[in-house]
Amino acid sequence: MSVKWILPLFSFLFVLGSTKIATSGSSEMMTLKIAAKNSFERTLVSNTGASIEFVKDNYIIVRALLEEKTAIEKLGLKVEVESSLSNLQFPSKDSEYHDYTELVQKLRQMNQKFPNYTSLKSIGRTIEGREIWALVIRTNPSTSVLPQAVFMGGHHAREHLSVDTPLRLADWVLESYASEDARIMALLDEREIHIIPAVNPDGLEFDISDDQYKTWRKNRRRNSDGTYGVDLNRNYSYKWGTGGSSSNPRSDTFKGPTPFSEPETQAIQSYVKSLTNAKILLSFHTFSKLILYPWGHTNDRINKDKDLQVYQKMAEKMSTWNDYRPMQSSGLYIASGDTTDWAYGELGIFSFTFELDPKEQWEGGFYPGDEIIQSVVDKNKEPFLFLLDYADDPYRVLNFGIGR
Ligand code: 0X9
Ligand code: CA
Ligand code: ZN
Repeated sequence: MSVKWILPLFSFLFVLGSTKIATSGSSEMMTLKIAAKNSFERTLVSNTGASIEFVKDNYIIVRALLEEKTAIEKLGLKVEVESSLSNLQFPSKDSEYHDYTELVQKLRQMNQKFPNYTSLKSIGRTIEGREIWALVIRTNPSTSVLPQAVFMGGHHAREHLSVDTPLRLADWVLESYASEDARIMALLDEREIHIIPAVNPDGLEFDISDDQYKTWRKNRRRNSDGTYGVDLNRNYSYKWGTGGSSSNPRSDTFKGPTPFSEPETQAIQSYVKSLTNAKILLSFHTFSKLILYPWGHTNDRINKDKDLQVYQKMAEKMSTWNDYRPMQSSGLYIASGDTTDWAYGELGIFSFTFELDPKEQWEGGFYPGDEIIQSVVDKNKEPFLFLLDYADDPYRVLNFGIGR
């Protein structure tokens, strides 16, 4: 409600500051191609604060500040400036993606269409005052405690597909339930699904403002030095600031001044902690087609052997459906303070990060176009149901000969 009048106020303030933000964002940040060949070298790069956009066998593409570029060069790695990629500009024919207003509208519609199966909750407000919404799907009318699974998206502003995917998955299970799909009915009646499609709606809106994508990543906190944004996927508390994040507020991987300094991560923290029976969590990101599991802050494997087996078995099984590559997060690069290290390390919840489609920058990178949405949703339906299924007891996967 109050968002309606808060927004005009903020957009007025933005007019004053926006020229500076826009130019500083694009002129300071550059896109680099770096000859880093393995996770050790990629970790050295991520430790400078540069954000790795995608990983190839022999090189990586990163976005970096000038001082981060200098630090990377000091490592002895070959660095090339990629001017062609820094000018990413997309036609605005992406209307199937949901902006914040459309997202709230869609969530309300679903809630109104299925009042007995859903509830819509605000779990907190962003730094600019937008509500962060959770859609709870519970078809079972009893008051019994059911196994809970949490799905979220939109930590990173430019990763719009990570918002629309959980949104469409929610819509799909509800419609399937309503059309009496026997398998979906049996599963949903024994589970509680918590879907938070947009953790960072301020960033989402900023990224699409002025009719042109801004490749924005962080939230919209005004930092102490006047720059904007904390990387929400570096702001969680578990092993916060132990590598692969930056203390430079201008950096794209700025971890924030303290763990959980941001209202968005605080909202997730208190919401997930309030769930008494959550055993599964999935955080959608883009892009690269990966299934990632802890740890992300260290190359060490998780020390509970049984847990590692659960992770590996689940990841491998899910990859048979979506064809994403399963791996430990730090194999991509070390980064501390992400959602899944926290949810597993702090709360013992089996937690995954999916890096959705596409695989490559040339296939659209963060902006694949809205024609891709349905196929990405379709290939992730089975992984979604699988996680939901095992939310009662993830260790159950060890009992069966599933896998490739
Ligand atoms: O860097 C991230 O936050 C995620 N990649 S993204 O391109 N969506 O920004 C990956 C997080 C995986 N976790 C770790 N590597 N720790
Ligand atoms: Ca739209
Ligand atoms: Zn991301």
